[in-house]
Formats: sequence, C-alpha cells, structure tokens
Amino acid sequence: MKPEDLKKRILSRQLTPDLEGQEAIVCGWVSHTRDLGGIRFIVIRDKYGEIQVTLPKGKVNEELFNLADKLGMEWVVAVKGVVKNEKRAPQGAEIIPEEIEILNRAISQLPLDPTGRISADLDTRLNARIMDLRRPQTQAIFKINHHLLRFIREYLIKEDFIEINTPKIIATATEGGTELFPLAYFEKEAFLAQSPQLYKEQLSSVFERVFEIAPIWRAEMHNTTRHLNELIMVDIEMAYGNMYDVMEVLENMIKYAFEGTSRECQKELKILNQKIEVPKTPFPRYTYDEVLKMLENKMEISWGEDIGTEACKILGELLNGFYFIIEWPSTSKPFYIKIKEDDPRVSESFDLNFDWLEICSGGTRVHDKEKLISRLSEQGLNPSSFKFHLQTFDYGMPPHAGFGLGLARLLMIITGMSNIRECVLFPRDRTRLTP
Ligand code: AMO
Repeated sequence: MKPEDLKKRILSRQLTPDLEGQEAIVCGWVSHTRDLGGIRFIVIRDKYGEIQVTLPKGKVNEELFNLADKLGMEWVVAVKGVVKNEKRAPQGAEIIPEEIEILNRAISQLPLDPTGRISADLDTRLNARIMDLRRPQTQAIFKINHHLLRFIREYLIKEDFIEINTPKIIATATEGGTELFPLAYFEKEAFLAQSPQLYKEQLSSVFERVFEIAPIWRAEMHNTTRHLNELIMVDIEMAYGNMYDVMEVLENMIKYAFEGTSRECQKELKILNQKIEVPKTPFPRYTYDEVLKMLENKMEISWGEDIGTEACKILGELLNGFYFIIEWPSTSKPFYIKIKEDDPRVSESFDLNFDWLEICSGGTRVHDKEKLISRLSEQGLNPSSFKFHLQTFDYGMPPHAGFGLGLARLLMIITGMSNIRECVLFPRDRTRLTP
C-alpha cells in the first residue's frame, strides 16, 4: 500500500453494510486473531471500535491466510479488501482482505491485557498508561472528559465569558504558602501557579467575565484518592456580581455540561456502567452553621474549624448529590474572600460538594484596596509581596466574584470512579512523577 492509501482509510464506525462489495482500507491495532481451521479472523481496533477481517481458506491468497496466524496483539496493520455484509461482525460488515501491511510490531510480553478482560491493579496500569488507555474502559473515561470540557466551555462562552491564559510561573502564593512548589527562575525564586486567582481577578476589571481551564500545582502532602499534585482547574471570575451570581453560573454550567455529556456519551457511559443524572437547580444551600448543627452528636467540630474528610463522609450520608455550604468562617478562607458586612465572623464564600466530595469553592472578592491590605496582614501575609496585584486596585476595580472547580473530581462523579488517578491521563501524586 502506498502512504496516500492510508489517508483513504475508513474508520470502524464507517464500515457498514451499505458498503457491500466496495473496496475499503482500514487501519488499527490487532486485538486478537482466531483460527477456525477453514476460516481465520483478525480483529483490529481503531479509536471507535472493532473491525473484523475474515480470511476464508481458498478464497484469500495463501500467503495472507498464513499471515493471520503470525500477527501479534497490538501490532499495527493496514488492510485493503472488499466489504461484505455479515450480521455477526461488529457494525454488521466485515472485510475480506486482498492486502495486509504490517505498519509496526509490538513486543509479545505486553505489560497489560489491552482488551481489559484480564484485570490489573491501578499501579501496574498507571506504569503502562498508554497500554492502559487502549482498554475500552479507560478510553471511555477520557472521551467523557473531552465532552465534559467541551460543554463546560460551550456554556461559559454562551454566557459571555472570555477564555484567558494566565502565567503558570508566579512570584507569590495565593492559596497558602505551604502548598507551593518552588522553582529556580534564573536569579530569582519563583513558584508553580497554585491558582490563577490574582490574574483572573485583575482581568475581570478588563473583560468583566473571564474563564480559564488550565493546570495548577499543589504541593499537597496528602496521598489520598481525591488529591493530586497537578490538576486541571476550571476557574471563572465575573465583575459586578457576588457569590450568589457565581453559584448560579456554576449550577447551570454543571447542569448544561451533564446534559450534553449524557447526550454525547451514551456508548462510553454504558461501557462504564454509569448513567448521568442531570441535577435539578438550584442546588440546596446550607450555611456552615447549619452543617455544624447537622453534625452535632456525630462529630465534634469547634466553630471556625474546617469540615474535614471524616466530617464530609458523615455529611455525605445525610446529604446526597450536589449541595452548597455557604458562609464559611472568615478565618478559614483566603485573604481575597469578602467578609460579610452584617456578620464579620463569616465570609461571602461557598464550597460545592457532591455527596462527601468537595468539587469547587468560590466567593465574593474584596474589591476595596485598603480592605484587601488589611485582610493580607490579618492572614500573616506581607502586602508588599502583592504590590503588582494591589496596584491594579488603584485603576478602578469593580465588585467581582468567582470560583475554582477541580475538573478531575467532577469527572470522578460522572464516571463513578473512586480514585482521582483514574480521571487524569498521567497523574502526579506524592510518589508518582512518571510516566
Ligand atoms: P480551592 O483551593 O478550594 O480554591 O480549590 C478549588 C477546587 O479545586 C479542587 N482541588 C483539588 N483537587 C484535587 N487535588 C488537589 N490537591 C486539589 N486542590 C484543590 C477541589 C477544590 O474545591 N482560588 C480558589 C477558587 C476561587 O475562589 O476562585 C481555589 O483555588 O475540587
């Protein structure tokens, strides 16, 4: 076959009975071969599914017939042949080959079974992630991720948000100094961005509504099933709005993305044995104080403390699906979160949980420069380290609000995965830096 022939290939989903009698070229990875004596099958796989190549003895030339027996799993082949209707074949059609070209071979001792029939533990799978991704189940997760992202983006653009890209090498912390990864930046000290927080706030004073979908890094010591050290965050910021306005954007964005993903990903959801339940809006809202009351007699939490994993697990038994926890103690939220004017103990902030898992957090921001300086000092931060950020508050900073959502955690919910590592192509955790 000539290189141009490969460009004429059709995909498995295009190989349908209406092509009966026509010549077709297909390419893919050898999934398995079967020898029934007088007839041999080569099943190849492409990104959409499987293709049956059938070799009846005496009807295909002998050299081809013998080749079928020599092919190994995951070898890459191109097949030119004639389409024939066959009810038992995937999509109801098969190919009777005239030519089979081996484009590349694979080793015989593969680290995993790419059909997914023989299970392997997560560590083994992650060590051979590319092989793992050939399994239909793993592939399904990332095809769902693609559509989830697509509908999140589509919703935000529809709502007049503009997509931004902010620096990922930064000079100051925003979410607490201990979670920063330091970096040697020529003669200066720098860090990997742990959030686009300051930039998205600044840009809301220009574009009014902005969003960013990008990696962030957290030097979390926790090696849990819901923490990673590198993650994709969906961040938004909007001018002339408060926490309630962004909560509404968030609910509607999730609803829209769940509807779209459910519509587009029926095949993938079936592979994973999942069904997307499109949530009803508005999501229930409970204040931090109400949550503490719910947990009373079940767990001792002093006012002001964070609601930790154990408490969230108990909460997950009481509350199902999406729900907001609003008005967190002022001391528990970062400096950029606004304090409630009529009750300074609490802040204009929220977390969004699904069952026991925190998905997102956000709030109204401090837009007054002097108040922001006081908040920085109260939290033990040095305002002079934030000089460049603070000066943008001299140029006319509108009131604004926003949120940050951990994409992989949302994907865990949709795909029913219990470990966040399943929901990231190449996860980075406390011990894993490769592949
Ligand atoms: P926060 O630090 O709460 O807020 O992060 C927002 C959301 O990101 C996810 N997340 C994580 N997911 C996996 N592993 C981690 N190590 C991890 N850390 C955070 C969670 C969390 O709810 N700047 C603010 C947002 C804002 O106010 O706009 C922020 O970063 O789902």
